[in-house]
Amino acid sequence: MSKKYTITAALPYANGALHLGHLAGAYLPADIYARYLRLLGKDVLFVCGSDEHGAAITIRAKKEKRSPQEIIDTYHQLNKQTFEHLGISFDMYHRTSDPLHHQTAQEFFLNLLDKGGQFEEKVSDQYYDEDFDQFLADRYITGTCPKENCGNEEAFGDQCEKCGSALSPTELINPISTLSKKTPVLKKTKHWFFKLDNHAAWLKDWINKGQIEGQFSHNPAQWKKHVLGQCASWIDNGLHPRAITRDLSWGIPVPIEGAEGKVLYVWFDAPIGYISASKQWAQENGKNWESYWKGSSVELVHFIGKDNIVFHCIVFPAMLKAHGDFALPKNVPANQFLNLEGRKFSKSKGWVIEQHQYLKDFESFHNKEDALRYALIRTLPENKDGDFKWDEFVALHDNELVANLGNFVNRVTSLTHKNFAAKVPAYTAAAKLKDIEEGAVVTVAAAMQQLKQKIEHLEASITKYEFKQAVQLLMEISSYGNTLLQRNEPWKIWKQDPESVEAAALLNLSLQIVTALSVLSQPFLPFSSAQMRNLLALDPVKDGSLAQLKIQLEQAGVLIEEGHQIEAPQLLFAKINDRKDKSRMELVEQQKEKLKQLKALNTKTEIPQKQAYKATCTFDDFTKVDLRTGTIVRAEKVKKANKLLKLEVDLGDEVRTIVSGIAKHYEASAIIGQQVVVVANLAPRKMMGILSEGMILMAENANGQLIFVSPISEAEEGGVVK
Ligand code: B3M
Ligand code: ZN
Repeated sequence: MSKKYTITAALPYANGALHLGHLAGAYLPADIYARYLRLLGKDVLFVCGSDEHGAAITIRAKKEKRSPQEIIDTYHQLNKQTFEHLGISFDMYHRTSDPLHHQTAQEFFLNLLDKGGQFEEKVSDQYYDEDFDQFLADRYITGTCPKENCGNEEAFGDQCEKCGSALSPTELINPISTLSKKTPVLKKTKHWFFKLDNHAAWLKDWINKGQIEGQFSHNPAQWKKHVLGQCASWIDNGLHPRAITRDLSWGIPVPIEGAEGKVLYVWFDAPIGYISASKQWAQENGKNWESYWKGSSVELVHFIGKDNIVFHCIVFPAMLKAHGDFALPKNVPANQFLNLEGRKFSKSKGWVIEQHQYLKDFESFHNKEDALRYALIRTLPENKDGDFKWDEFVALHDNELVANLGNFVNRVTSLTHKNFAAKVPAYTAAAKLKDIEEGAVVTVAAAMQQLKQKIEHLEASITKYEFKQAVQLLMEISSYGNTLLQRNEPWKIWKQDPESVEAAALLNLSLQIVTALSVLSQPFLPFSSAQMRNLLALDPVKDGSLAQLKIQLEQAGVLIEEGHQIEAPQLLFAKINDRKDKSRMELVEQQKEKLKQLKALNTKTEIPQKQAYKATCTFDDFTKVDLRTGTIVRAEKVKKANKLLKLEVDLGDEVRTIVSGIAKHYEASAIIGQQVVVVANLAPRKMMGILSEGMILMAENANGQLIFVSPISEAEEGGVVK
């Protein structure tokens, strides 16, 4: 059986527009991966869709005084269209309100119920709004946070957003229903709990050893550290039965007698949405969905943000295993978060760039889709949080897309027009050129070998889900071509000798490189790839194009034939910071201005007193402090201490326990994978009964939020900071 690649991207809630953080978190990496596999001619199914159930939707509907149906219809359309516009190449963008999904999720529930032993029914007390005659979802109850020193009067039933504590509704002091604004009453209700605890043993082996029932399933070394770390911390803390039904009117009805008025919990039905989307696609395309979900030839990969790790690495795999027949994910390459100009994206504070808004604001901007894709790929939060900055957007666009890739393609097509009447000149394998290193010489055939190697490197990065590095390797190919042109200056040669074999061979080589780039760039920059194919007068890139290109390189040695006529040159990108045409820079300036005004609005007016500098210390004094880089691999709250987190920090040859006073600033699960700087030789001390063996360095921003002091790019674990 040939392999089937099933690629999923987290189903976004249809309760709002998506922003650049979402794009960088899951959709762009998933798209690169799916496009790449298709270029290799692999059998790929790439699915996504709207998550249309849960309190996220009904709360939004209430706020806007519209029906949930109106809300999901609006945002489903908006998000679907915006993804299309940005070239996110889903094979199916489905929605969980679709009857096919309702049926699939209900069947899944019944399957587990019939198996016996997977669910338990429990009756418990839950808040009920008597005026509205309904049980209240956690988010529908607000009250005072019970945590010492917090006192937030607007904490939600599931979480206090001031101190970050996870709560259950009955912990709230003075609970109030957001529906009637009255105190809810406790009432008994029955729910179905999925016995996750029964799955703990095999999950542990599967995640850590990549084995299931003694069989190899995947190589855990290929999973990201922060993903493994989060899974370990969940499993070590003990897995418990989880309620998978709710008393709500919006959702998928629980399909059994005695469960009237109950629906499936949104996190039970949402991942099944990947399966329903596959069914829909199969129906529309005459395919068999099961071959993409069942059996050993399936490679399932989930692309998600880090806040969804537990559901995709623990809960959904347990559901699939409990059901039986289904393949488990091969990898879950979750990303960390993207920030905007150093701060978290926040819709309520307006600190956000929504993807549809970007497309609107940059309407007139040439190749705005790839400009955005490129800036995001270069800052993907693959292993640590990333930061989107407008100045960097301009720099990446002008210095890399314009000055490197765009410039190379334009030079090569222009030279071909000017000197060879737009026809590809002769290929001469043995022709000698000045190499990119000063004084060295290279033959055209050897340069083609170089190209082959560079393609292999790029592919290796994609296979490891390192797309940020992959796009840099793509740019290196173009810069290799540019440097060869610059060193050899064929335009000077042609002035003396229009018949020069070397100069013609160099231009041919350059056209080979542009042809390779037109294929290789497609997963990252699909719009520019299409334009390059036009310029070269070649068919658009299609499934299998990269496989084909590699065969051509291997066998024929050339990718574009001598004598082939190309089209007139045209710019791929237009410089933003252009003195003659300020229109594009103005668009960027407007965005920066918007954020500047928000910053002024949100920053406290009083200027904080800067701490006085400490007394001088000698260099010797300073060198006594042993600073090392390390990575947080585990984190948990210290019981009865609301400021402290217990961290385990990997220093390369050892893992240290460090107690840190950052619990009010960070959720434990959100900082796994974070690189930090550790004072490694601080005398150990006991805090709340835990021996803390070091300290991590933190800085403070204008709002008093503590932020990690961390190397800009990944440093070696345990490396000395000097
Ligand atoms: N809708 C949560 C989120 O957008 C959720 C993902 C579902 S994936 C099955 O973060
Ligand atoms: Zn609180």
